[in-house]
Amino acid sequence: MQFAVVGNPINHSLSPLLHNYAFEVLGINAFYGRYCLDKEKDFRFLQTLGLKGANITIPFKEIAFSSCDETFGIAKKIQAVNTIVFCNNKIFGYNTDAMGFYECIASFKFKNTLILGAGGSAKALACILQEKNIDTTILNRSSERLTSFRGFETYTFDSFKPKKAYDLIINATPSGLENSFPIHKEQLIEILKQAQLAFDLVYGRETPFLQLAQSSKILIQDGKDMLVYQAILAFEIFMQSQGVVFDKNLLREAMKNFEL
Ligand code: DHK
Repeated sequence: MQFAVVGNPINHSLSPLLHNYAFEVLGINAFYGRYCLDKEKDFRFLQTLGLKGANITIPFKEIAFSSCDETFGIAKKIQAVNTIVFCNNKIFGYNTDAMGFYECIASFKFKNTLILGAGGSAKALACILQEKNIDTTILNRSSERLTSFRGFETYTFDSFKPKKAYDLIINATPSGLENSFPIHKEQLIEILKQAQLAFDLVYGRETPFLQLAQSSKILIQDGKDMLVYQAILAFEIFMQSQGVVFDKNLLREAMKNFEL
């Protein structure tokens, strides 16, 4: 059985390490690799390569949603998928980012959240926060992508005037991968002043966003835990689609304790 994570850029992805470690611990004969996709495509081509399923990352989560024959759970509302499986020539799509993210912040009590960015990951977080009744505002460079955030307060960088304090600030842009700030530094300093937690979805590096938050004495969290939680849920979907029975507790334990 083969699986992969598909995106661009993809070199930074730790998903292969995580999934291959779980296969080893659980004694499952399978392999998980990385695929750098140069441009949007119908995701059916992955099945012809012999993959049983895949994780999808930036910038393809929304196009992957449109490639699906059927989508399940919160993916329908988010209209972006990060987990697909191939069954009888059909693509089934799921979104495990939403719950994966929520598991990371469930122990906090947040009132107002500000999400920077409006891509597929931002949508997943916005939907789960809305489901959990946490007031959520989206801030994005351009207005086009904001139209899909119905029922949310949305702003472009130019129109943004904070009317309230945000206790959770999430960087859902890939700015950390480019070593840059998601919004103007001065604007970020102002927003961070009243925050409790700064969360960056990028993992494995100290992003400028998190460095700035840390210097403002705010709690910080990178995307590592979210990577692990969304991977556990994706792994379960992959194995279920193949009828593979395994010890779910052992999976959780292995992935959570794996030194990324
Ligand atoms: C990143 C994401 O955003 C997830 O949705 C994918 C991945 C995995 C990664 O970096 O490997 O499932």
